[in-house]
Amino acid sequence: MKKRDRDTRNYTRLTHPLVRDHRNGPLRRASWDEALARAADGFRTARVEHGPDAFAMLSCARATNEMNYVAQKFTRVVMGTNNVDSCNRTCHAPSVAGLSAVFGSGGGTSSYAEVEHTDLIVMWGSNARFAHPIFFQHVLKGIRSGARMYAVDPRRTDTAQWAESWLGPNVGTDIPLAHAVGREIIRAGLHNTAFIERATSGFEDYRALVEPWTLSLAEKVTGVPAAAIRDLAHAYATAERAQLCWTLGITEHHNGTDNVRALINLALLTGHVGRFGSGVQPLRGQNNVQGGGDMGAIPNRLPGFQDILDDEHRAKFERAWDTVIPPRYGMTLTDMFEAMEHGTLRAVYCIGENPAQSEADSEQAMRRLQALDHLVVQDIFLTRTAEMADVVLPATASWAETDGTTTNSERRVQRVRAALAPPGEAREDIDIICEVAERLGHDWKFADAEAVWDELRSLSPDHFGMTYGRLEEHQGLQWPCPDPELLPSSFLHGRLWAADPGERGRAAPFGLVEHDPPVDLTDEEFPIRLTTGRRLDSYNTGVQSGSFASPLRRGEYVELCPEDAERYGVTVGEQVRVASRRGTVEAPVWVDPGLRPGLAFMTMHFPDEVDTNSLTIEANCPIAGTAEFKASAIRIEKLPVPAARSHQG
Ligand SMILES: Nc1nc2c(c(=O)[nH]1)N[C@H]1C(S)=C(S)[C@@H](COP(=O)(O)OP(=O)(O)OC[C@H]3O[C@@H](n4cnc5c(=O)[nH]c(N)nc54)[C@H](O)[C@@H]3O)O[C@H]1N2
Ligand SMILES: Nc1nc2c(c(=O)[nH]1)N[C@H]1C(S)=C(S)[C@@H](COP(=O)(O)OP(=O)(O)OC[C@H]3O[C@@H](n4cnc5c(=O)[nH]c(N)nc54)[C@H](O)[C@@H]3O)O[C@H]1N2
Ligand SMILES: [Mo]
Repeated sequence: MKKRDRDTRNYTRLTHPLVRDHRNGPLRRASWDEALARAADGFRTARVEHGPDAFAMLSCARATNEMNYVAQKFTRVVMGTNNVDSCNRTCHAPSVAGLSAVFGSGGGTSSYAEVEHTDLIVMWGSNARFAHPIFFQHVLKGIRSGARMYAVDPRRTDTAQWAESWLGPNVGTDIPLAHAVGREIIRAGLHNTAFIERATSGFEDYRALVEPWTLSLAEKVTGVPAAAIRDLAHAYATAERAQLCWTLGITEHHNGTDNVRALINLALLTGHVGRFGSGVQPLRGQNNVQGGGDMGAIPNRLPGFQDILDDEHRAKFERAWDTVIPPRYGMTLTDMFEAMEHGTLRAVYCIGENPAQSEADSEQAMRRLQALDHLVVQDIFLTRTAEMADVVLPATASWAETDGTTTNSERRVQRVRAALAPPGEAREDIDIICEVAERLGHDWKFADAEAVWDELRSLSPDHFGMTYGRLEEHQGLQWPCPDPELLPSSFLHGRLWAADPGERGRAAPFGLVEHDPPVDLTDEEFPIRLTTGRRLDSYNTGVQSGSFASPLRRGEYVELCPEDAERYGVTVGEQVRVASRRGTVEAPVWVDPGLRPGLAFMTMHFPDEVDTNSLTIEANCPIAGTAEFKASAIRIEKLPVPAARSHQG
């Protein structure tokens, strides 16, 4: 493993542009004019010499809808490619793919308020107490009003501690678990035959698929006691209303989309979707990762989730933008990193993402970024990715310094407003993109964020009814909101319950998905299953939360259960070596009784000290492109001289 050149870093805001004179030279301060010209020149060269698809955009899931709209427009109109994506790929792309395949739309189906008015909440592979604390407040209100909660997570998390029942499956065994729940519901005659017949397709094939998954076989494969699986099946099927919520424990697997389909099957089986209080809900990761996708900052959809392969949709945008849109899907984030490896991707415009530290197998990711001809990073901090860039453009933060809108997991579009002046010479993301576009021959004049929003509204029927005025008046509105007079419904797919088959539309298909264990196998050499995730006190790659001065900061640990700590002869705070088939890190030990023998946990929050992603495997879901961050095989090695750390606790 390459040792980092410093132990930790103190992130301070970027206040002026930086450029590099030689590929391996240092970054130096530059004027905006020089930096913008350099940024544009590199993109032009890539396009002229290697064609439009030699360019890719990473768009920021923290920034506004308006910024994401302009970023994808830049990609499609100025650069002539659909290569635009974001960190949606590393988290909920399987949710979007799974939901779209079943319901034709990738959004979660319910509203936050509905968990307060439901009878059963299943948190599946989600540690919402830590990762979605605001949503979790609604969950707690639901529990206080009598809702029962079940948690399904290999770790007994803080979320699980609020649950009536905790099911702890082995990592990567959610399909057998879900299939056993489905089989038990059918066996007990608790499935909703009327709903299945009216609104779904493929039930008989599903019944045959789950038939082998008896409670006892599922217990053997998942490690969850048969009685607990049976209990979940009966509770879910007999609840009047039920919310099935999931997050990365389901999606960050090499078969993430299949996992999502296995859960949606349960909602189809019981009719727990398309009604108030009943739904399927992926809790999205970033404040605006839902909106980024809705705005078309994904390689397969135009703004308003309109398919690029649809000739009519394309023609509408081509007319509005006076351009030609390639009639094919662009590269996902995953494809982009492969294309870097093959040298077909040459120039990247990275806005508010830190892939050098967030991609699986980070040593490989950094090597690939390093090999680009031209990397432009637009961020609010000098990230590890920015340190590798040819041009660094300082932006304003999306919240507190920028006007616009964002969209949360319940599809609610809300206004954000600039309350603070940006530091130094930092400029708004949209202005910077427009300046680069201008240097490439496209003169877009947006008077303000509202002008961008109104352009989007004119092209996206789902957003047409949401003017800034109405968003203000109603404190946010949920899409779809096509009518400027009517208020939108709080949940999706009510049509599935329509009496008239014509109104019901296409039937929702059961997903015929099979169990497929994690790619990185545990064996004698790497006997421990490592799963990675989050803690309440930190945020993602730590750029926005990892400052040394922050009182939030706790540092990284490798967390083991008490039995394993004893087996390896290690104690809390002791520095150990953690090795996978890809890399090695050193980290202090933490002991968590919520873990079980053979299972370890680390976060992604402190990559400058402990680069967890040098351990993870780049095994991707073939449908969604999401990597299996949740399942690596590791071993723990005791170090000769244990060194205590100064900031434990
Ligand atoms: N405090 C804080 N909040 C955040 C973030 C943050 O960094 N810090 N990041 C945001 C982002 S980008 C996202 S995407 C969300 C993520 O939110 P979550 O998905 O809730 O967070 P994670 O901790 O990554 O993973 C959730 C759980 O999956 C479990 N898990 C692992 N493997 C499996 C498995 O095979 N099956 C099942 N059933 N469960 C499994 C883990 O034990 C973990 O408790 O959080 C968002 N909110
Ligand atoms: N091991 C492991 N790795 C993981 C995961 C895991 O569970 N385990 N989870 C994955 C997931 S779900 C995600 S979402 C990714 C996250 O991966 P990234 O998105 O790459 O990581 P962040 O740390 O969230 O980086 C966000 C960047 O946006 C910048 N930023 C914030 N606001 C603005 C703004 O308004 N404008 C601009 N221009 N920049 C801004 C911040 O300064 C920061 O550099 O990590 C993935 N990696
Ligand atoms: Mo995420």
